[in-house]
Amino acid sequence: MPTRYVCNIIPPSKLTELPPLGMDRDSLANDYKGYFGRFLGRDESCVSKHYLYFALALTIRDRLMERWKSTNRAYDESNCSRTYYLSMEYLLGRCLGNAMLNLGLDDQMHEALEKYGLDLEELAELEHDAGLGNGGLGRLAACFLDSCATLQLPVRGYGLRYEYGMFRQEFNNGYQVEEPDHWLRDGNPWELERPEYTQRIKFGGRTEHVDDGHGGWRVRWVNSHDVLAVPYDIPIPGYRNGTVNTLRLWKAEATDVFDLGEFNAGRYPESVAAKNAAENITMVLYPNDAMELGKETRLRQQYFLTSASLQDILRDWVRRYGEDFSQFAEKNRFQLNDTHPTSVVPELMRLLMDEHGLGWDKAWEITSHTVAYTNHTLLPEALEKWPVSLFGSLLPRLLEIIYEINARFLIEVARCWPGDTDRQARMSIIEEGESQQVRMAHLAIVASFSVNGVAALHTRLLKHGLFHDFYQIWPHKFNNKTNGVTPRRWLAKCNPDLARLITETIGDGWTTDLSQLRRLSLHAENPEFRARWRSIKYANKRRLLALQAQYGIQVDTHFLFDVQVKRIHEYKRQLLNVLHIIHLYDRIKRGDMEGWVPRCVLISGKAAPGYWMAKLIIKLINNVADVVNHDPKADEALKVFFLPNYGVSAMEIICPGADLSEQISTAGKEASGTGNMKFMMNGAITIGTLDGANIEILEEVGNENFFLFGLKAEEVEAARHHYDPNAIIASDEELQRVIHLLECGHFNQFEPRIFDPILHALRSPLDPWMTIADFRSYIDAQRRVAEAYRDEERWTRMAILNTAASGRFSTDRTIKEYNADIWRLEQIPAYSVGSTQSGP
Ligand code: B1H
Repeated sequence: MPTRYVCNIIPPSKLTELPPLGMDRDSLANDYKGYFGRFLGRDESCVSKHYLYFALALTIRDRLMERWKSTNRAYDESNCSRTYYLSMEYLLGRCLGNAMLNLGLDDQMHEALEKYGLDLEELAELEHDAGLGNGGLGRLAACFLDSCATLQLPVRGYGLRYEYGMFRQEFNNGYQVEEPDHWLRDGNPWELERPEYTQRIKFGGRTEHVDDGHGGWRVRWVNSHDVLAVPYDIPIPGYRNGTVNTLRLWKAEATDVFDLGEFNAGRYPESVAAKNAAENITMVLYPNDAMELGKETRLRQQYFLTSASLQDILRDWVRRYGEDFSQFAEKNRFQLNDTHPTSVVPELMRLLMDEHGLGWDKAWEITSHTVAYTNHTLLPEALEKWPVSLFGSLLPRLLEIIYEINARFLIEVARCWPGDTDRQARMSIIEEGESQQVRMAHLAIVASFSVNGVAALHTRLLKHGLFHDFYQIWPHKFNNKTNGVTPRRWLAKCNPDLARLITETIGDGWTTDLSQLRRLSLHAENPEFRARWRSIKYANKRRLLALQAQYGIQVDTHFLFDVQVKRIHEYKRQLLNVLHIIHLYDRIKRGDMEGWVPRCVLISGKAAPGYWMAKLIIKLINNVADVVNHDPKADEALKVFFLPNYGVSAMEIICPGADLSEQISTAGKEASGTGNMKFMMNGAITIGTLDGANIEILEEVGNENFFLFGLKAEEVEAARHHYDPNAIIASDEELQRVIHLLECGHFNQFEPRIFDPILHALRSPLDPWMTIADFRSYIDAQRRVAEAYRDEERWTRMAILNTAASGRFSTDRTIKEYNADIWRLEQIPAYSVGSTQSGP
């Protein structure tokens, strides 16, 4: 801890005991006024709405602050076990609306602002999304934190405070352009800097092995280049229960900016440049969803996260229990969100051995009983590997420890399968070859007591495919935890009208027990209920259109809203969607409109900046949209839009207004998906393959309320060997016409041949995503969609039954399973602060 923060003055309790703040309209209105006029010093001459938002955020934050401290006190005094969720990404979105909802302050705050003629919704829109993640994996972490706080579990998130989050997406001539997202520019009222808990992180240098004087060795990591990690805490409120948990994000800072040596040598610029290099570590989020790049800064980020977090946790341990680690394994769990924080394994070993004097066996006993690993993908291009040379030069002590872990592990493998050297090579943590690599997933599995997948199919494929060798030695480590989403943000907050109707119909218990939604099924048979349901869906479609009006969308709300929003990736098959759009367009041109339903296809999502194929797919969608939307013949029948800059806040508007949810990945490739759950919860019907959590969605909702198509995972693998897309195209006249429209340049008249790489990929017998194989089955399923939508009573019934069946996909259920099988934490209620609830 930097000495300037060492504090010898204990604050007297007279100072720290605060009377609880009022939760009523007038207290809120008064505080708001004080923040605006006094704290922010603004008056009637203020020309920026930003301060109106800021005063609002501070008013709400005050109410979190007291609950936050009492939660921490309750955890501290109960001596409870804890879980630390380690993740490189947290896609929080906006905090204000969520805090108001969870504190139960939304109505009162609304009225308080009305007193001043201000509109709460309008001010809430001014908050920047915290976009510290790529997609599903980062949003899952945010939903998990919400559920942990709601379940009153002592779980703390650890992550990085990136200065720049996920890039902002714009289009130029239909091509994606990335703009930096400087989300902290206007200040962030939702974080609390905690410089008193600053940690020091080592990079580079070398190790020294010195005699410890007791017949053993002690290792020192010397000549390192150190960087400081400064924590910023973000409050995570539970749903109306007085609990506020913590997300701790680390920011990199230089150690001594004005290194005296450099300074006196007249090298002032060099010393400031060094400050920059250090602070680069947390400058930017890597925007590569499910794809590894192997960049040095990324490895630095990962180690920075794990070392800072572990030192923080061990500091607290030593403060409470001294150097006695005998209970450490029992009281602490580290849940790894994919392999990105796997350096926690060698780092915990290092800290326990080199800093706290434990021997290898004790340190390993602790490490291997505290670390649990969640895998999120089977895609080979996403499996992390680091060159041994890079690892060794950046983290020399960690590499030594990894080698030792591997040596001991390979002895165990040899004991299980004597003489099976192929298997040893396959399983080794170190991949041999031209350049040696550290396989992070192997390290994570070897060191973890639990390895889980994120949907039933995904876990099965891990056990019997990718990690089969490991499953054979340690079957007991493997378990499934199907993903979920928090029903607070993804139903109560984003769809307030539907939430109100649901509460009116079945009571408000569903917000914390989503299985109660089943009781809506009965009401699906009631025409009056269906009419109300429908009118809410229509209002949500209008809201979606209003928000997107800036992009020139003009569609009638009776159109079928057909939505695919997610990262752009070949395996997610936005291309299959495009082929369907072109097929519809072709039908319009041919006058084949029998059984037609007017459709508005909405697509949204970002492509990794270096993933040129994904960027070309965006360009294709934009070009197809342009042609279709400008064709008068298609005017009343088909509209296509690519909404720019997809993110959490966009999804909060999109999913309540969707009719049809596109979940069309190649079977076996999407680990789970979570967008699929948000749509279902909001009454959209899925068209999907048997992939990821779609399978469980189908199980819950039944065949009649789901549009299933496509090859199954095993069929995809079997069909690979004789896959002949050209023969399929030749034998399907409608598909031939679609491909012809693409090949003749109908959608790129001024940019000839730009889509050749896409056509080439579609026609390739080696196409890993087998798009052409599923075309016919997809088109037929889309026909069934149109038929169902034409009968609005039938469609509404299906929509209600989807919401009714979505209870399983709450992260409350997911987290209860993590807790029952992996964490085993006790629920710890926070000490109450005045009344934790408000309102009548
Ligand atoms: C998922 C990632 C991911 N799987 C590497 N893997 C990343 C991998 O920056 N990186 O290096 C970033 C992200 N993300 C997603 O996780 C799956 O594709 C989804 O199917 C799943 O629903 C989600 C949450 O489990």
